[in-house]
Amino acid sequence: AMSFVQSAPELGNQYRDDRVLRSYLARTLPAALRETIEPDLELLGQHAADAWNERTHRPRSEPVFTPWDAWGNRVDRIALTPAWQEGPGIATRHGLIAAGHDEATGEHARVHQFALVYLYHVASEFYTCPLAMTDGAATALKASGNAALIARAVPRFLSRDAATFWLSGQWMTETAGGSDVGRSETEARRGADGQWRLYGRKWFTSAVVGEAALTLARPEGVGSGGSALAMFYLETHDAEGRWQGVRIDRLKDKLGTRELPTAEIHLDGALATPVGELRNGVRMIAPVLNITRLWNAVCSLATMRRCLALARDYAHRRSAFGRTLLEQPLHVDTLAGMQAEFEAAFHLSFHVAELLGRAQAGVASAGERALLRLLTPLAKLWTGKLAVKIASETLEAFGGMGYLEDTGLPQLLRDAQVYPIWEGTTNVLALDALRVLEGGGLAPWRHALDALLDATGADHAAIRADADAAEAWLRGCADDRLALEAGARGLALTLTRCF
Ligand code: MFK
Ligand code: FAD
Repeated sequence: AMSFVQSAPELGNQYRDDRVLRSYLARTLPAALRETIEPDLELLGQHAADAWNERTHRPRSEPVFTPWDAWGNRVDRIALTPAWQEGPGIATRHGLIAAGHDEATGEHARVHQFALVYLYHVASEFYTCPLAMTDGAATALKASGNAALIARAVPRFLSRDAATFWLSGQWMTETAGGSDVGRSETEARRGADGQWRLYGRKWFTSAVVGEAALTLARPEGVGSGGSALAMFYLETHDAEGRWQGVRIDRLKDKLGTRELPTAEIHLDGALATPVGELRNGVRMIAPVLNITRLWNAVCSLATMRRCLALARDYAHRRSAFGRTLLEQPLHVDTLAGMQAEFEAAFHLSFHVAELLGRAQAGVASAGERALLRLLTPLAKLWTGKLAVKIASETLEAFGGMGYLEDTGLPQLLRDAQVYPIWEGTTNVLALDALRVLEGGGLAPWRHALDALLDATGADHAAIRADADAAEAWLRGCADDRLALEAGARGLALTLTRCF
């Protein structure tokens, strides 16, 4: 007799099935805009389902780095996975970067864009990582006011045609410092020809396959520290398509995000252009950080949503003790708790997208701009941690099957572990939030929180009491640097939870 065989989880169209996204967009976007973008959302929702359902039928592939060809020529080629080869086509067809800068949709541009990002992310195999950096580079170049570089690069970054589309990297991390970027050692030297060339080693470069990069380097002889760094724009290949001044040492052997080729590289005379003044590079590259941090938050949401969709589907299929898991009150309570945390994180992150859209369109108040600055690191640090927690709980919701590689489930957890690490660790972002609060950023937060609580009609005494306590703690520690820093993570989590 045949023994029992459990059926595997399946995914439907990830736009159509997503009550949270659909009801949010219905409330937030004008009806005409929503109707215009809906076919695109449907397509990406179907792509998400197809990519997942297909992946169990084909072996996983990873990028392959070939430093030398057979004849001994240095080639530094990286062969990409099929999903990455489709990346430029999908990203340009759906305008994954262009949508965020679309003046026609004005203040709604970022909500539109991040709905696309949210649907595409998991199927993209982290092709969204270089997309995020490219979006950041376009934003930072626009902010720099460098007309020549804006004219040259921004149309390519925002292209809706794969033939003209360029990716940009964000090459910051060095061996001496990833959080402490001010310790960067890469040197910029100006030759007799007036051209700047970069010399140094970049330790984590995820978009090494991009056509361009924004990077930091220390102009020769200027001294140490972050403010002495300058921001440079460079193109990775010369007019003949050869690498220019960039050598790939190897690809990182990573816990997750294995389809994403993250390289160690040496810069050996790479031609580069200063984007603005020859100092304050950290300040100049900050727009990249803030954009990629929001991408990170939305991609964390995408992982959570994928986990919940799978766990929920499986709960219909799997029975234990005479009932399906969906009929087991404790299992349902566990899933409901995860769903509630996901929904709160969803609304926080998409609120940041709304604020960014309003700021970019020039319609945000000063209070909204200040709130955007504070909520960006808070949304990133909160969602990064939550994605790991929800991915871990999801594996458990599959029991032993959640631990098996060929279900595709363990990869969700391994991939999620990157969210809290890159783009500023939890503690670095908590300190970033503290920097904003010390600069007077608490008042806009409190104002927005009170407005939100007032609007619901209930008194929310417990939340207001927590917010009061956080404010009092911040005032009480004002002169105690050690206590402020030691408490920064707790403060950041409290502020996010209240919101
Ligand atoms: C699929 C998911 C999508 C996401 C993909 C992401 C791919 C991930 C690839 C990466 O990980 S790229 C590398 C990311 N690296 C980081 O995130 C660095 C983390 N470290 C920090 O953020 C530190 O706080 C920082 C490097 C900024 C500290 O450097 P410094 O040299 O000590 O700078 P300082 O003095 O704190 O700040 C310098 C200036 O920048 C100040 O302005 P002023 O010069 O006017 O005083 C700061 O206010 C300003 N600043 C710093 N962070 C800012 C900012 N301004 C606006 N927004 C910020 N976030
Ligand atoms: P460290 O700074 O050494 O951190 C170690 C610990 O110290 C952390 O817990 C941190 O929170 C803590 N810490 C540090 N400073 C403080 C402080 N002041 N107070 C309290 N705690 C502190 N970088 C790029 O530039 N471009 C890329 O494309 C890129 N891609 C990446 C891809 C992957 C898969 C990964 C894993 C990383 C990538 N990075 C990239 C690098 C990434 O941004 C850094 O690893 C990250 O910012 C942390 O820096 P670090 O590794 O130097 O850690």
